[in-house]
Amino acid sequence: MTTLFVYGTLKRGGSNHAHLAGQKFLGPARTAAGYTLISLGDYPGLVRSDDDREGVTGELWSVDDPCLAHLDEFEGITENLYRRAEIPLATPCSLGSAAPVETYFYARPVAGRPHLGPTWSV
Ligand code: PCA
Repeated sequence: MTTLFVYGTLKRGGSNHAHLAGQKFLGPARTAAGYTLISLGDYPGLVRSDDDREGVTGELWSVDDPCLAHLDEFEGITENLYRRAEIPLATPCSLGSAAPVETYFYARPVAGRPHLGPTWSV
């Protein structure tokens, strides 16, 4: 099992939420400061931002290994579109779990991409 922070089309109500079918919703969450979203058109990318003071909003999900492997493929890990890595949260998740939280960071150059701030609206 992996605790995954989703912030874009994978969120409840999002266009790709079906890829989380059968997984466990843990609750809403926000990253620590220092991260923001950019627009990639129909979907967002999470990137580091030294200017950010509020973090990115999203949801925590407990995801099993087969689903995670599927998501890695769907999110283009092998094409280096995103990379999955640990991210710190602003507030500890209410589950009392010390497990690290991972998310999909946008892995390509961000120059010229519109900045969206902390929230992708589904
Ligand atoms: N899907 C992943 C990364 C960006 C996207 O649209 C997510 O929702 O977290």
